[in-house]
Amino acid sequence: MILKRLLNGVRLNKEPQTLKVCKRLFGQPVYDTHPHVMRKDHVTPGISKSEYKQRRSHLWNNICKVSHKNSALAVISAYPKSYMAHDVPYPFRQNSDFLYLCGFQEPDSILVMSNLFNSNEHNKEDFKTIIFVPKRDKLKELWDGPRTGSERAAEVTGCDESFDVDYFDKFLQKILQSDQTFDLWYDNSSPSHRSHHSKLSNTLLKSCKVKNVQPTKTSVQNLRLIKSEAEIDLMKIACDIGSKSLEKVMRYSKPKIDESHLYAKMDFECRIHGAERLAYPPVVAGGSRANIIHYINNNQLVDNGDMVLMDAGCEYFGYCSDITRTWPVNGVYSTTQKSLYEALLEVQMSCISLCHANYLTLNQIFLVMLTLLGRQLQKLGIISASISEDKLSEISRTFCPHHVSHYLGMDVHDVDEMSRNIQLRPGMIVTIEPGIYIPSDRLDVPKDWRGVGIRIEDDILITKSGPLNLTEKCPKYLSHIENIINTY
Ligand SMILES: [Mn+2]
Repeated sequence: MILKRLLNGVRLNKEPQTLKVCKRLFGQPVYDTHPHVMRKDHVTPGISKSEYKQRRSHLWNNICKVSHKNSALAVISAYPKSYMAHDVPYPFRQNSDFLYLCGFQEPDSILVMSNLFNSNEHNKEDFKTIIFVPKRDKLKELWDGPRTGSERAAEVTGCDESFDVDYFDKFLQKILQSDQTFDLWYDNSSPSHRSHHSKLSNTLLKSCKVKNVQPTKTSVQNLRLIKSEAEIDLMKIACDIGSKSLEKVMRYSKPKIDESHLYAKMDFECRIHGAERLAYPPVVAGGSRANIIHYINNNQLVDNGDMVLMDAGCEYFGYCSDITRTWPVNGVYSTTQKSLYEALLEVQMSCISLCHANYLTLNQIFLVMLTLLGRQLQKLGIISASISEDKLSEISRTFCPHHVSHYLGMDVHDVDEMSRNIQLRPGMIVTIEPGIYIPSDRLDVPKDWRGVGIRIEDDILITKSGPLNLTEKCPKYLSHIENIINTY
């Protein structure tokens, strides 16, 4: 068998029997060490080995459909660790495409899928998955924490074989020497791991034609675009935790509160309710700072009478929520704040009601949003009532310079390669997040309206029977918000 030939001379690591008996730690939660979050047949909380296998099969089928040769080899690399200072690592977050295919959490790993190792080489559909993982190392584990190791990585992930990542180079050399012809599927344009990429550059990339990476990448992202039942369950929890936590943050607010305290409260509430971390650095913008769309300095005091815009979400075992609310820190919307808020809320609700399967695309919803927003701004007298319908969108865009939606899932801006010109389908999760931004120096707008920025954002699951708002529990109606802040 070719696999045997390739692995000739490689010592397969076997775990000593004693270690199997006594509990040892792994590089990620497994049932033995984390029975409170893991099930026996799961690789990551909520996702089973068979679901991971199914995802790999789907990807492989997509590759087979467009592959001309009889054999193919796909390489997907994990991310390396990155550092903010000497010996100070950033919290590690795995490459989502890699994580989606195998659930393995450790940096520097590599996933290889191929039919080159089949006993019957002509059977294109029958493929094997090999995972290369960091080698167990007493000294390194003493400092950096436990590793799963090649002894147990296949068992933990449900992949067919696992090897030390140190062997990857040799593995590539052996494949080259085997004189096989095959299509190489690899993301050559934006490699996710520099040193793995250079190993590939010195071997396979020299002699094999890399298949157009776009279809590969698109294939993984294509799969990620439609969420499975298990993924939807995880998304629901991420959205629930985010919603409840943001409500607690609202209740906690008061005049002169420091933006960083609202950030800290959100971080605390999300983690205490089971999220692993916040999904991104939150925007906590008091008063006119809300007009800076990605304001993350979060270091000023929010004045009495000002609103605060908070855009925050959490990550629950690999799945993200993304919510924005804008509320007055003293618990009462002023007349102008109220009018603007209600106008925007109406636009947001209308856009949510458009999220039906097989109906519109995100770009189409964006265009509708611009028209609706323009009409609301005309009603309020912020822009002239005489502006024609075709000019309206152009002007609205100056009040809301960002898109109304993006896909949501393992990443906050999920599956970024996927076009927003795709009709919505059941199983997609999208945000709906219109905003109105009127900076203090916007002199073409009557003075009373200036210095205000509002965004309202919910996470919407597309179902056969219509849109389902996963962040509905997060207060957004004016009277509800006023009520909860005053009852703190
Ligand atoms: Mn968003």
